Amino acid sequence: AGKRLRVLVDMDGVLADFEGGFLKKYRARYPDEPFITLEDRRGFWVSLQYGQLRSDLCEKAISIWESKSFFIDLDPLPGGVEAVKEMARMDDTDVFICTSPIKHYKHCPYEKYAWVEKHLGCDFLEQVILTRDKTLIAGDLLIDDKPDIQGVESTPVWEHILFTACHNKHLSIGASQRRLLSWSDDWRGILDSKRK
Ligand code: BVP
Repeated sequence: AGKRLRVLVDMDGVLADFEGGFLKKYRARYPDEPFITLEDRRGFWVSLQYGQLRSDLCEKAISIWESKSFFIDLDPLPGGVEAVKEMARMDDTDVFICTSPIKHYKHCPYEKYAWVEKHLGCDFLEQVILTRDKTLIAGDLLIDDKPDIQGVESTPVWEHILFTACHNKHLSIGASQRRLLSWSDDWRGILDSKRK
């Protein structure tokens, strides 16, 4: 007998295909501009790498995710929706979607809720946490594709599980850090390892 396990699951790059959705819409809107294939993506920030390719491409990249329908149109990543639904049905387990909206707030926060309703159901809206600072949120696990998750709390409660994405797959990580390679990987084992 122990206490409940609390799992925080990131949205972009973990449940929703931000990188694939970005590239598709970028190429459609800017067919004559250079682009970065998913194979060549390095670093969490898409805008930074596009800006390095050519300085004006930074703002062109940003224009994509600031557009209406960008976030709602993102496809689910394989197995993510199913995994989160299964987690939510597990005994003694609470799952929350923990995601950082962009500061251009016209569409993104609304569409993040709409995406959760569309793919996980309206009951799951109860589980959504929108925050720009995930270090403030207490949980046992944070499954997130961003390699460095920082904020005002220097010792977050959660263990960060790095979810593999095109931009982080080449990174060598610390001996103590754990990865989830995809939703086909052993996420159940990671949850069990934290149960008391
Ligand atoms: O809403 C996403 C997209 C945005 O940052 C948020 C990351 O949220 P989490 O995955 O950490 O919850 N975003 C913004 C930029 C550039 C902004 Br300038 C980017 O390059 N990549 C990116 O994901």
